[in-house]
Amino acid sequence: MVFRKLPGVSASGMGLRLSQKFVFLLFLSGLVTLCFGALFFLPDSVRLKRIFLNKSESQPATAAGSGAAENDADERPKKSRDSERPRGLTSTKGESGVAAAAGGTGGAGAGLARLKGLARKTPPSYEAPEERPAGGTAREDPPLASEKASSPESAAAFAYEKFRRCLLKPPLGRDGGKPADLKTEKRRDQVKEMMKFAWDNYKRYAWGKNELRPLTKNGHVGNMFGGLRGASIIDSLDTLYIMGLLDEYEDAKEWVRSDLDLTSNGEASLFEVNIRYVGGLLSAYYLTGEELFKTKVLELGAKLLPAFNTPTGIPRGVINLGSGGSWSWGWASAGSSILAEFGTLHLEFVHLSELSGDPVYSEKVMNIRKLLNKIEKPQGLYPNFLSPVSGNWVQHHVSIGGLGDSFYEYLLKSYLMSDKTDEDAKNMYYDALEAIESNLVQKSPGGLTYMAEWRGGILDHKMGHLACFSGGMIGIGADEGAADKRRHYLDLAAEVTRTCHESYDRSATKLGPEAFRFDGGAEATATRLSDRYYILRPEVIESYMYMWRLTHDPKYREWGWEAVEALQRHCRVESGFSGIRDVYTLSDSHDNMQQSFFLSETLKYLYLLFSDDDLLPPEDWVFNTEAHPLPVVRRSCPRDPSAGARV
Ligand code: DMJ
Repeated sequence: MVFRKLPGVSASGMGLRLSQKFVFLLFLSGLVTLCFGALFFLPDSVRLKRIFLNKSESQPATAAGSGAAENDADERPKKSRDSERPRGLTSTKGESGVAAAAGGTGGAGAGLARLKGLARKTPPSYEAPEERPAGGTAREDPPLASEKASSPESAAAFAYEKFRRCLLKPPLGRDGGKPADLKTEKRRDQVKEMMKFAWDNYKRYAWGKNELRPLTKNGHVGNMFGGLRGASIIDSLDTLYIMGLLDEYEDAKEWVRSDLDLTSNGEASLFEVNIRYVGGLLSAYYLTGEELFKTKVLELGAKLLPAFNTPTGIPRGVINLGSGGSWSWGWASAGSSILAEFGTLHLEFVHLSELSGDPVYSEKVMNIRKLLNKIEKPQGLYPNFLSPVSGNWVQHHVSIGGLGDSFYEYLLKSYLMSDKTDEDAKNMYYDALEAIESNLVQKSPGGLTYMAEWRGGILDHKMGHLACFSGGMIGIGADEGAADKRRHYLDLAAEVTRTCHESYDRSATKLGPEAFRFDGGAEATATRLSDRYYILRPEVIESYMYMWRLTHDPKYREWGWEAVEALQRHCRVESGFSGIRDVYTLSDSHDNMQQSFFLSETLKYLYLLFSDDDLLPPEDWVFNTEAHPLPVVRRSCPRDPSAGARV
């Protein structure tokens, strides 16, 4: 730009006409504004910017910055959210997202405080699908700024951010796991509609209660959760989020914020509270980065610790969340604890230690592990009942179904979740599987492979619906087994899954019974009236999902679709989904209960079955036994600076 004197104007400005003075001043002030404004477009490192801007303005990743992110998230227009991709899935440019990522709308909190001082070059990774690099499942956070060492506070913030990036993984694949073909996409949409229908009815008739009673249109509280409420809400958080039902997810989150009361004083099942509440909150935290979930889950986790105050450290099954008193189930023989209960804590407790920085949770479950590793096992098998006082087995009943099931699952998944470093878990899993194969796995006269139960050496030729998860488990463990066994494990997984499918296919409703037998001429059918019910359980579908991902054999998707059609036909009622009392009769008799695991597991596994493989890939996520995804704890993950030593 060239400066020229205005005609007839001396340099001093003397003798100017009033209008000329005015024009000159206007021009001058414009120029000054322009020069000053240009400072804002210079790179961060430019010294002048530091001079002109104060610290808080130049570092939006502070509490003030997070406040903006907080409002942003909360004020997104509600009605469009359903079609939006959930936050945390995509990268975007521009705004500062450190706060949103680490503290989210939960706001403030220790995480945000630790982030104070983080360099502003950490943009958000949220909400702009077109910005997402093709093919990647990992969120593309930019490199961490190098200002990390400038103060102890910023070094801590830097370390925390590294930790967060390591564990807080992007929940969905490249395009939200959208399947490649239209037919599968339509099927997935149908599953999403089922979730919405189940949720809407729960919300309408049972909001805040644990489950919906869809026939009587009211809520059910029950006595499993010791006064805790909202089991269906906690169990649904991640499913809603993953499916992109974001209005519903926001409602669920708000309920957690304002109504989830953890000061209850009732008697709860340690196992159920752990897999549903702790698992659900952990998963919601890792998927969304909402600090609220972390705060709640740490509060709840601490309330579970007194259950471990036994002579052996093996927890009892029931705990009073208020007083901390604990005892064994009345029905468990000789005051014993149940294998599937005390053996299904490991994944969640490891993450409680990761998030709290307190090794106590990991120590508790490692102690259980050590005891089980050391104790003598009949024929290498793990009986279902153990005394928390003596540490001895109480009865020699072995089952890969109810009472035993998820213990085996957690051995394998502990290994996978540890980024394949937990060798003890791995060895125990494969040793147990070998013992199961030698003692429990059977072939029926009709050629169906099944898992029998074992009572002191005598086989009971019965397989529970619950045992059908084992197809998927053996499948996902196949690749980690001895090289000469891998093919065999995958075949075994496929065979067990086929048997479970047969248990569905041989019923009139195409839904499977609670238990089916292979004796007295029966082959994968229930022989007792009391075993004929189906309560919306997920295990068979869970195995379809894993087997689909492992083999891409289209039959697994077809089998899953058969289940969808059967659920729609026989379990869908006017106001939700209900279990049925007899899978062998077409005149449905409903049990009037929409189980929370239907929302957490059955529908989630169906959705994943009809999604692309990069939705929640196994390299990054491990599902707890209630289908709540938990991130793999990477070897390379730096520790949360506030955390104690990793155990
Ligand atoms: C769920 O709560 C979990 O899958 C648990 O491991 C077994 N039972 C139900 C579903 O059937």
